[in-house]
Amino acid sequence: MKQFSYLLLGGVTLLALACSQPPEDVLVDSFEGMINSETVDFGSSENSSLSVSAGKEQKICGQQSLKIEYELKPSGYMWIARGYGLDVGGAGKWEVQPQDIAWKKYNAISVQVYGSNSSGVIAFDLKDKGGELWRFIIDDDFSGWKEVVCPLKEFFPRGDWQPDTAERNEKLDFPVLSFQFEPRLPGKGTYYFDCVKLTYIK
Ligand SMILES: [Ca+2]
Repeated sequence: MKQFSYLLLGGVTLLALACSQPPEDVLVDSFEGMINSETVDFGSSENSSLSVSAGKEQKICGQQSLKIEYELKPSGYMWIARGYGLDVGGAGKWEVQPQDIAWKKYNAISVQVYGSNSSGVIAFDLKDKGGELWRFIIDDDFSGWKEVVCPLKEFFPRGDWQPDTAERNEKLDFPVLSFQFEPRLPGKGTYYFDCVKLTYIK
């Protein structure tokens, strides 16, 4: 009986340990393969300009990153999106389908950003199942690669603009279907992005 108790205790301990392990990160997008207007949904207001390409010279995950070169005018805007339900159908090139991700196990999304220490900001948006856009602000206050970890609870529903069709319930509905980057500092610049991951932070 005593042996059985020890066995049971051991089993319970193992189970507790297994349950307390954080889930493995999920690599959502690493921007491999063709990078162009058929695989990235991007654009800008008329007064600004933007190009996207495969960043072979700077990368963290795989052979290349997402490189963007932009010129943003003070009243301008732009976006660079990847995922599903976008105008560009071919932008659905994630490493894993949104519906196959156990979203509720994760509490943060991380992205590798190659900063230029411009004091600018890059908006990082998630579009949820209902089409509502959620925003996190990345400060470009570093040079070179940095893993920027964005806790999901720090995303806020965008107040400046939402798609007409968005279900604006102020709830982050899973699955998230796409993400986008928006440089916000007027001027010229280059950014690289790589390794969009779902992660669990303590
Ligand atoms: Ca990559």
